[in-house]
Amino acid sequence: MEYGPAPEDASAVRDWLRERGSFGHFIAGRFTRPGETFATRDPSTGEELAQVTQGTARDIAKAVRAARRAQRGWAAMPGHDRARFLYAIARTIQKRERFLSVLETLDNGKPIRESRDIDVPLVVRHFYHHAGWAELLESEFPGHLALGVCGQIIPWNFPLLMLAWKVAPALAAGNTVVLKPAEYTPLTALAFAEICAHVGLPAGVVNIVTGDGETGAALVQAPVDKIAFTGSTEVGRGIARALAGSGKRLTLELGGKSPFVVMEDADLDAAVEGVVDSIWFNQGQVCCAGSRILVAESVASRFETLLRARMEKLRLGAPLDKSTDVGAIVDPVQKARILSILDRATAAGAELVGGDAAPGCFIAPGYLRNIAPANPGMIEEIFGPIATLSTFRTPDEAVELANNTRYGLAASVWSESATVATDLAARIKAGVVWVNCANTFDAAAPFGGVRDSGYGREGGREGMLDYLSVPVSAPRETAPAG
Ligand code: TXE
Repeated sequence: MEYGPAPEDASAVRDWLRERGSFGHFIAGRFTRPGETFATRDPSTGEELAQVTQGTARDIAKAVRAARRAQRGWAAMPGHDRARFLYAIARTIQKRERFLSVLETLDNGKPIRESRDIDVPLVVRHFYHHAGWAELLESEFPGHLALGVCGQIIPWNFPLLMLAWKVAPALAAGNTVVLKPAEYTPLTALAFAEICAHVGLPAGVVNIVTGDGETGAALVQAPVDKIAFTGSTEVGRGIARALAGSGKRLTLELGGKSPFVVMEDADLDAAVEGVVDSIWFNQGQVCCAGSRILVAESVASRFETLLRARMEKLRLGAPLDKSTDVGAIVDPVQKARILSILDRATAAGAELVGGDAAPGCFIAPGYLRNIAPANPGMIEEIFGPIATLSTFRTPDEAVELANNTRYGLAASVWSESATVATDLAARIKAGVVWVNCANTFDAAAPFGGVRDSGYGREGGREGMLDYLSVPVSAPRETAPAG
């Protein structure tokens, strides 16, 4: 492993962590006293960063009550005033960009270049964008009402960004929230709580309760009006079952096994860069990662040569090092999960190129070749920096292979012909299809899946609708009889 010469300065974050020591929850505008705590660690070194509180059903109930008390006033506030808070949050995050990037990288293990240049700027953009929606709410969604109190459960792969995707539209629409961050990565959510207090957000509008799956399950059972969940398909299914018949709204953003289709006429160099952005971004811990590369047989060997050369140039190393391309897997449990899928994939006959496990939470980028459609590596979401590589002969076969999955979150299509690309894009069953790019996000573009990847959208107009009730229709004027 290479350790470059330019580590990002983490001293401000370390001072902040030292000063706080251990964290309680953020309920009704203030931090509670820490209860029973657990450690959150830097996965690249195993170092304990802080102790955070394991949220109980009582903590959740308290947070939901605080959110309920705050909701009427928040929803009654003119959209323009809600917007001012969202703008203030966006500006404060922008001012603390460096601090938040370092904190995210320490807690999650992702390269600092990604948290600094991708995650945090997208978070800022999300709050600015939704401040705009708060201003436009009455004119764009006449008759719609806020849902009430929203329970939000987020994963660890983009901790602050997933918080922004959930909190910004909810608040813009006049809801209040109780958010539970993932147990591996609670720290940026707690820093966000401080930002809410700093901008004077009314107490109870945002509540953050830390903890594990049990805390999440308590939130699902609590008297909230909506649950928004991002995480594994299995847990998402369980939540859908638990909420059946409850009348609570539910949106689910679950796993994926997204196809990355390289047509015969594609710009192969660009497509290889696309793979880097797709499966080797964030160590492959991306729900919409292009994890199944499908390449036209006629260009497959040239593509693979380019791919392998590029892969070998990626630097695996310390996440705070600015020259690192691939950082640490979030936790030893996740690393073991990835390696177990790779073991089963190779035992079933696939050949692994690269993908070596390194000491600690590191796995080098790699891909599986000569892989059969029924191989576990082809079917299961690996959620690590390992793609599959297979070939097709005709566009029809490409579509068939692309759709040969239970998921439907995203797809990426590479072709120099707009006709070929758009024809293919329309036939792939996925919530998002990128053409000649991958993992491109914007707050104005709705994101979400079909099939086992979930339902509901985040971002854009559709994302707002998922935080609003159906319109209350105005009484119709009836013509006088006779
Ligand atoms: O996810 P979990 P895990 C996939 C990916 C990964 C696998 C396992 O394939 O390898 O899931 O990851 C909370 N009720 N994705 O185990 O458990 C939990 O505390 C309510 C894809 O970490 O789904 C955390 O906050 N909440 C995904 C969140 O759910 C519960 C991102 C996600 O954790 C709960 C993450 C319960 N019963 C993993 N159990 C994506 N779509 O991006 C857990 N949680």
